[in-house]
Amino acid sequence: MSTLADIADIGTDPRRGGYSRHVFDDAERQLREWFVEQAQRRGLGVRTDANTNIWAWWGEPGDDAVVTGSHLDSVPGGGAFDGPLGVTSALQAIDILRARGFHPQRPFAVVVFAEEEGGRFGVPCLGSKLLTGQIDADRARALRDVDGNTFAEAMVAFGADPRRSGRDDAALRRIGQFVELHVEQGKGLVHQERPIAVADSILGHGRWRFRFRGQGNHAGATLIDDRRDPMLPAAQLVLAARRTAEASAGGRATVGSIVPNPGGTNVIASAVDVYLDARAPRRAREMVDELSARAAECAAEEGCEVDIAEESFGDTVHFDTVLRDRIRGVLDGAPALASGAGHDAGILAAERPSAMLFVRNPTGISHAPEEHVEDDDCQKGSLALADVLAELAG
Ligand code: HGY
Ligand code: MN
Ligand code: MN
Ligand code: MN
Repeated sequence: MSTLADIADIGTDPRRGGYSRHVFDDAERQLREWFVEQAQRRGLGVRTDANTNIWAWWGEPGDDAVVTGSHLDSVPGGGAFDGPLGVTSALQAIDILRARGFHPQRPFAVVVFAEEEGGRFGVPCLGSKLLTGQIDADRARALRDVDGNTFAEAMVAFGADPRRSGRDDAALRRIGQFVELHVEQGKGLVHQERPIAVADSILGHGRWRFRFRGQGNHAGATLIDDRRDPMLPAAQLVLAARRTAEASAGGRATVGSIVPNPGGTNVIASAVDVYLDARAPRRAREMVDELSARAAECAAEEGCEVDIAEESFGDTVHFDTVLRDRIRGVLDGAPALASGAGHDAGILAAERPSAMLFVRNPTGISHAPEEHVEDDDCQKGSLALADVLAELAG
């Protein structure tokens, strides 16, 4: 049986706690190898596509397949379940279906999408966005990690040909319906005392980099009046983000990363990068427009400049209600939840009928080591996924 215990030691991050598994790093390569081995042990035909997503076929590949899966990469210091639970549950669902003597009447695949968290190259759902063409392939190839390596260079080092990456119509034709099982990132199921839910929608979500530039200088020798310290507008942006989100219905704005340059304790920074994650049912971009104006004011007050780069943006996604309700029927009227977190299923939903199953998380915490799913709920998730896949591929 493929379980999370198989991979529990891969990519642990002693400094941050939890897991750090980013596209093509050692941990993620080990996870890829583990998945390929688990799939081949089940006689699945495995291939990696031009965007480095991995496909494992139960029988011959074909159009209009039933596809399930998720991702194996994590945020820095992430939990054990976000992504991998969907992959292990897909493998377990195949075991369950086979034990029942089930044979899919349609092509059937498990997929592992690359770089869903954007933990290395900054754009979430990079593998599924490349597949669907939701990111320009040249822009994707030029994305850089913190060491300055481009995604294209990283692909070459991984053994892939970046020139082949981009929208893959043949792969999209093969996706008839996509179902992703995922740990719930919240406590909706805890409150409803249910183990499984389906997804209704995914909140509109964008990421922006605000680069404040000032004058690097000596922390002791430089009088306050002589400073142009970019850390000041950076700090004001963090506070403004919270205030703006509080004022917007259902909006969320987060600064999870601030990167000063050069970053010395006794050095006034010459520049500070502030990474903003903003989400809202309708107005994420308007929220950011407000913050951009505020950032420019704060920068000017300190004699600094600011430039703002949009790293990614997607509007709110509403899942296919026919597929959703068909799945709810299989799952005894499982509740439907709105997801504040983004997912590959949300990217595919623009092109193919997609759905999600959520499994109860007693802590409600995610993107942190405290993320959790009880063993019996993991089992319930695999059984529910098996029932749904039998319904769709039967
Ligand atoms: O950021 C997200 O919502 C997702 O976990 N990538
Ligand atoms: Mn995540
Ligand atoms: Mn995820
Ligand atoms: Mn000195």
